[in-house]
Amino acid sequence: MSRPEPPPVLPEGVDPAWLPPEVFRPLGRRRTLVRGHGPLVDTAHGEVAAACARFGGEVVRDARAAAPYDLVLDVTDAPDLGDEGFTCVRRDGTTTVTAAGGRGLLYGLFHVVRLGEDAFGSERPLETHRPAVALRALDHWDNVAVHPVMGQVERGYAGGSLFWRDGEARGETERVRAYGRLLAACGINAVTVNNVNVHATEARLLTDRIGEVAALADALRPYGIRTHLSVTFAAPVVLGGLPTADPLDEGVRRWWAATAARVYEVIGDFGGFVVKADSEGQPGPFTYGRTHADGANMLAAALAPHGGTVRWRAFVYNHRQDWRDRSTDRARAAYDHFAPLDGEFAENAVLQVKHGPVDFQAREPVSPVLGALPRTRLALEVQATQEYTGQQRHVCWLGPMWSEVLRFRPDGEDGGPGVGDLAGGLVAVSNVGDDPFWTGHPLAQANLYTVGRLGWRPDTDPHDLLDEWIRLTFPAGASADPGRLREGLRAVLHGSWRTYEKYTAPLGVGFMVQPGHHYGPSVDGYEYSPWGTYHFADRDGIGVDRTAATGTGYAAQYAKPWAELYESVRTCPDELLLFFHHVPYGHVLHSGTTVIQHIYDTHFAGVAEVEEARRVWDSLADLVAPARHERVAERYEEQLRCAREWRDQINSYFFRKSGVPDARGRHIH
Ligand code: GCW
Repeated sequence: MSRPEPPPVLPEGVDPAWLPPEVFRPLGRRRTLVRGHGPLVDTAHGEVAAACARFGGEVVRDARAAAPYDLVLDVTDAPDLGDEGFTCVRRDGTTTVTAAGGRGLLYGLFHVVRLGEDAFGSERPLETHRPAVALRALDHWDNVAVHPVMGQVERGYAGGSLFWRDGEARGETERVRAYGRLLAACGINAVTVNNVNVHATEARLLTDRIGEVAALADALRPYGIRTHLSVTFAAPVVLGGLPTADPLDEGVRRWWAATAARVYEVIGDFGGFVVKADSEGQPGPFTYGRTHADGANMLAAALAPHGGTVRWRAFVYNHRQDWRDRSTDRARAAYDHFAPLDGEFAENAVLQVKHGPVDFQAREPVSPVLGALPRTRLALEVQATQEYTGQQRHVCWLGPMWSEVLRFRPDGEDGGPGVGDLAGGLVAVSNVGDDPFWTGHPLAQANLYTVGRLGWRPDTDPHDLLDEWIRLTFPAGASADPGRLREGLRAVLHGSWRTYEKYTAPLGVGFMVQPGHHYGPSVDGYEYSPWGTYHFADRDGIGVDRTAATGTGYAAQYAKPWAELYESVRTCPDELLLFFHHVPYGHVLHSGTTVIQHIYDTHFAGVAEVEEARRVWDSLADLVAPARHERVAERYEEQLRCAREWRDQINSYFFRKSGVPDARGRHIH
């Protein structure tokens, strides 16, 4: 029986984010026909029904008669649209969304919601929408039990986990459903429900606690979201009681095959496994003298009969390096480990690659791994949770950064596809928790929204996506002066990533954060540590020589056009100079200023930009709901305090090291 699946009821006090009721007004005032079968069609039907109940329209299911409908949502046989694509056209007073299945129909419905009244105005030519990237996932680094150091959510800045609390499943189905709904509305189709660092409690989700994962999958499924699970490579030993986890051992392979089969018994559409192996203490195939292809392929084989995928992370490096050892370069590690394995991975194995070669810094070059494995399926991993970009206390909209990565062409600017075409997956580490605003900082919702939409259209101008987010989150009808509000939001968000970059670590050098929690400045915090993240500042200069000629050779991991560009100080882009080169403080940048003066200038400018953003935000007080306005205003105080701390520590450090005064005579401590 086809019947509407009612949308989730948002728990009291939880922010509707980009789906406030008002955005459904244009839809809810009209006559709609929904045609098709299946649970996701029921979800779309339920959305329209709820909108009509609120705003006065009418929805009909599966009627044959060609009555005059304002909107027709239709599932028909349209194989070229795939599972998720849809078309949208407006002709003779009717807007028609056509899809080949329920998923596509749901995405088409949210497209109509985004269009608002424009969906029902003048005629619209036929548009076809298909997601460019097939897997658009959020990985939650959520622990089931509270970890003594990392807490409930590793690198989480939005409260606790939506899924787990103190070792138990929270069982808050409506909230998880509401989450799935928000994700569907920005185009995300997969969620991993536990941390890639799989501790003892979390490991059991794979076996005796799989029912708790199934409950989450049930809540997310009506919005087209498939559930994935992080698993430990040592599972056959720690859960199965086997003496080994060797991927070539027959007993081990049988254990994984049987375990995967049991997962699919309870979660028929289970997405697959995510694995962090031989990385930061997690177990992996190296223990058995096997390669990462051996490891990944064993899990791929267990999942293949059920249509699942293993996402294998490329984040493998030596985290116990001796800082005196200048021959080891952490930036090289992923490429050195994985490029030689190209062609060896199974068809349902995906290599999941962080966007930069080190670790989610505010500025890194694009990882050379993304261009080095043409015969391997790839997913790009970005960090929506702002571990290194202000921890959701600072405004830092990352759309432009992610867009640069997705548009990067590994074969050179003039040739070959971009990362957005090469990667079949776009995975963001989630920035969501049980905070009433979902993301802690209300403006961090923009990052979540943007990453989902970029998965559909990686080459789109991210500023357009930000405008979409603004239009939905702050509907014009709900504000006294929508124009001023929109301008204000743009002003505080557009340049916020570059502002953050200015007042933190300079010119791509990265890692000047406080050890452990990674918030706030500590210039030498990681300088003599085992983590492999050094800047090598001395009295004469700063930066890491990663050239092929005199350095670690990292620059040669790129295809020729990029390798040549990065190899030479003369052509290396300013913003990456210190990532690739060690230069004297007096080195003159393309911008015409010296490295040391650039450091001073950007740090003063960065703080001034935060002051200005805070002023703009204050000026919006009459246009933004008080709770939201206050939350952001509070965080601006902290951002400003922290930005000043960065400015003063960085500037003082380099003034003391170099002895070079600020050419503009500003006060440095
Ligand atoms: O950025 C680092 C984080 C770790 C994280 C690791 C990873 C989940 O500091 O907390 O572990 O990356 O990506 O695996």
